[in-house]
Parts: sequence; C-alpha cells; structure tokens
Amino acid sequence: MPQLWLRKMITMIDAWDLDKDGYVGYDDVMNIAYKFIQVGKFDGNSADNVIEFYRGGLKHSSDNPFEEIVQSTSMSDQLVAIWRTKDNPSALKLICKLYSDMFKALDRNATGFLTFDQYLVFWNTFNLDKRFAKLQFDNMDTDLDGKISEEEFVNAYLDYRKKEDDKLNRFFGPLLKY
Ligand SMILES: [Ca+2]
Ligand SMILES: [Ca+2]
Repeated sequence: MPQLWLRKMITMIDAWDLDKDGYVGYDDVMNIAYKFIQVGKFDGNSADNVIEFYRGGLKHSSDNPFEEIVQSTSMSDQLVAIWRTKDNPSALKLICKLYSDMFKALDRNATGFLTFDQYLVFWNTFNLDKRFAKLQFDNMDTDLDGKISEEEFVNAYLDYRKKEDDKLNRFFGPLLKY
C-alpha cells in the first residue's frame, strides 16, 4: 500500500475511532452519528434521518462491502479491508450515499450549498484541529464561489480515498504519522 494512502486512511480511522481502541467498530459509527446530531443540534425528523443513514451504511447483508470494514478488530485488518474495497463499485456507491446524506443534513435549509459555518459541524463532529478547517474548506471549493456544493463535498471524499498523489486534500485534518 502506498505510504501517503496509508497515512490518509490512518488519519480517517483515527477520526472515526471515538473509543480510541485503534479501529472503527459499529459503536464508533453510531456514536459519530449521535455526535453529529449533538454538534449540529439536529432534532425531530432530521435527527432520525441522521441515525437512519448511518445505520443504513452498516446494514448486515452479504453485498454490503462495509461489513468487512466495520467487522475488523484491528487497524491493520481494517486497512486491508479498506484497501480491498477501494475500487469496488458498490462500496463507492454506498460511500457517495453516506457523504451525500451528511451533506444534506448539514445543508439544513436545502440551499444546495454549505457555508463555512455549516461545514464546521462536520469538522467539529470529528473533533478535528480547528486551525485547518478553513484550509480544507477552500481546498474543496474547486469553483471558488466561497461555498461547498454537494458535488464538491462528495468528490473531495472520493479523492481522499484514492491512492493517487496528494492534492493537499485534508478531509480529516492534518495527516497522522505512523
Ligand atoms: Ca474503535
Ligand atoms: Ca464551491
């Protein structure tokens, strides 16, 4: 596995690994969902939606490529599972859905865009270093209109998961060393 890709994935795992046992389990994903609701102050239907789409990503079924990832019980197993699914079309579809659902929750007035303040809910859910939030926001804003569209947000995540070279995309904050 390429070193840069590994560092990105380790940084991502660390962001999702709320209980800090080294890998992202089912509980971590659901606790991120609850944190997302809390930080975003979502209530009623929007809170239910958030639970629903995180749960959807974890659905037990033989064709859910995420299953292998969340069932890993060590970071190295998890990295192998992510590597194995990185070009899997159904995994990519699920990923697009999850990030587009997150976008729609953040875009609470359904304007089709995120302002920097709305985007901060994502950043703070993962407790990322606040000093780098604006840098990442600007990196994702490829058409330079000062807002993040759904396409920019989802594409930024897809780009982050790719193994190819670095466009200084820091979707989960500064890269960790390993
Ligand atoms: Ca964990
Ligand atoms: Ca934009």
